[in-house]
Amino acid sequence: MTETDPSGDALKEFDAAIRTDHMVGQWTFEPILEAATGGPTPRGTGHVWPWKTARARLAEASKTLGPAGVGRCNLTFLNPGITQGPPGSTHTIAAGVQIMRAHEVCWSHRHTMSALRFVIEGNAEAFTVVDGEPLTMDRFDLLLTPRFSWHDHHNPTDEEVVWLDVLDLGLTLGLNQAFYEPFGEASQPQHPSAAESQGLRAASLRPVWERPRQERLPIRYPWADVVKTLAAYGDTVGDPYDGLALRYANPVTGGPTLPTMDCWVQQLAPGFEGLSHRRTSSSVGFVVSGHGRVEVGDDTWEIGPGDTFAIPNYAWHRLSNPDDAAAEPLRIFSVHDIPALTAFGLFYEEPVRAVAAHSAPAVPGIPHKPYYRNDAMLAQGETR
Ligand code: 1HN
Repeated sequence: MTETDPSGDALKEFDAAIRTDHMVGQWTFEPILEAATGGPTPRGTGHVWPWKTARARLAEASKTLGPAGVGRCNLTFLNPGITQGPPGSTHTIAAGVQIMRAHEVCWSHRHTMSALRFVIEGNAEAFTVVDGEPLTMDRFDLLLTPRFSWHDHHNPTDEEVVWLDVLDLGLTLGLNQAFYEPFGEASQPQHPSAAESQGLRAASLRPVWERPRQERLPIRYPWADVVKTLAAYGDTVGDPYDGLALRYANPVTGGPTLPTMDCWVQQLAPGFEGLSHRRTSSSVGFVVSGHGRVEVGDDTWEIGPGDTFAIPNYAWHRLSNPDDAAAEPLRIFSVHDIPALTAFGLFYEEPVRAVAAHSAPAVPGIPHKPYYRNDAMLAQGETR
């Protein structure tokens, strides 16, 4: 036994001694480094929260909480494999179901956790207000509440409103970046006219006299638009791993839905068998319609409408819509912490590939050739 053997008595004594000065030797990190050989161990497990259970528990919660107006009737989905650190469905993302009772107002507040809502039971009269902007909560609409934007939810109808609520809770709490502020009144003021809306400024027609806000946009993505877009892709199979997967882009920058979370809609045709892969990101999926299967590691679940599932970071997984003559496409709404990892250069996939690896389709019948108006536009060494 040498003096530098970590099990040596002299070193053990030294380790204990420097602890009193709040220091630790690099050699004590060796087990952590060795455990990371080949990458991170997935944090948490794959899991499915069946719609039937979630909806029943939500109804019980609504009853137990009593009359409308006592706060947010929200049940957060906890990953059974995450026992330490911030609560959540993955280590960065907390998804849950929320119910807004008839004539309820969920009071206004804001926090540095970014949030989004995917409406499950909605109607054209229910709305959420985000930084003064009322956003309709119709069925399967996606509504963004970027970090630190004021938000209150309103249900002026006799019907219940239910949605999937997703926050970057584990990420923000894990980085110890939580700020919270109640507005002090139930409702924040709303823009006096739709002309003030950021959503309008992020649309295809924009004022020439303004610089659009790039970020923290209170955006609504209506489901009707998603359906039209999916229809335009027809029977495009898309990606061999993710199928026909479309990102909800920031309408101004084209970047991720939010700086910390990217939202996707996926359509898997009957018979689609996604290839198995893993990513350093984690995700939460919600079945909008259809039936299929999710496999994470050695576990398999059958999934159907309303079910929510979690895929932990760096876990092998695949999605499929096993063939059945009567089957419909499987449509999934999903949230990924990819942008947070990309910002730090930590996003990685296996097999090695990249989201956005393929170039856009060419113009039909016309071989792609850059167009130069004059010789001055040519790059050095290029000819026309
Ligand atoms: C929150 O602000 C809402 O605004 C829902 O509806 C769920 C869970 C944790 C922290 C904040 C909401 C939440 C939340």
